[in-house]
Amino acid sequence: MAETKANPVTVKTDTAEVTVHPFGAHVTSWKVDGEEIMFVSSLAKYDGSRPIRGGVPICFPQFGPGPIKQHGFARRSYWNFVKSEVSEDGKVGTIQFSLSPTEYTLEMWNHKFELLYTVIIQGAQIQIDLVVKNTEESAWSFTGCLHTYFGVEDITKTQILGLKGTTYLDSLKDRAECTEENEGVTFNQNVDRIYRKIDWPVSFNNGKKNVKLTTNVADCVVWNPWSEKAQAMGDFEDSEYLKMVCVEPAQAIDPIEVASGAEYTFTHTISVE
Ligand code: TA6
Repeated sequence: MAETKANPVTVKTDTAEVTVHPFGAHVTSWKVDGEEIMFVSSLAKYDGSRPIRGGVPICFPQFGPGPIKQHGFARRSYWNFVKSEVSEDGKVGTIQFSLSPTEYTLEMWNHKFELLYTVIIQGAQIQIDLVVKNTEESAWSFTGCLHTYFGVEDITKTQILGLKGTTYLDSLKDRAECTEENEGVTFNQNVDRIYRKIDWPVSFNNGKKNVKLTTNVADCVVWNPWSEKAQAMGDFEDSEYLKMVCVEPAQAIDPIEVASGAEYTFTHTISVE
């Protein structure tokens, strides 16, 4: 029987360390050579009252607003601890959590599922695998996102590369369809976009290191709340927008159908250099 942990779990390797909080199976820290790569708000809540503001919120079975709560129940649930381990040579660290239906999830989304979430760190890379299994007698579909918050030295000097020429939906203009004309996505205002069916990797420099993202899902969400939205968020300091950017692998629009008894693995790799 998997153990339900109330406390965050940390594993350390020869070069890195990662921490996952059982509430939301939420990656809250990933350090490489002692440097924090993730962003978590200083006002983030860890008591289960609301999703942790930062790190890697798991958005499942719905991305964004819709018939159920914004971004679904996965980031709002306590997951079951499965294991944490470091390889004998100290080079590979693994943390695993699982989630099965609860009264809370069934009330929100009346389907049977099993989620297995595995976080693996090795060298200057983190791999995050979300295995989604359909344990129901009929197929169902989901949308989702690994809503990753990255720390940056200065958002006004940050450019997200690899999106030029792609189509994006502007969530600030009722998801109007636009084309990215620029080599890099830059920030001088609230940005909230769903880049569609892109060719990964996407990359940026966080002011100290180059960060590269790859994934097997279709879309890339880019978000910075900027000043006005920052002030409206109770779990986010007014000035924190200057020190973070969300670059999020997502299946945001076209649902993934999972047949009865089948599994789908949503995998996300981030490397820094
Ligand atoms: O990052 C995309 C997005 O859907 C934005 O529209 C914004 O709402 C953000 O997620 C944060 O959502 P949350 O529910 O965590 O406040």
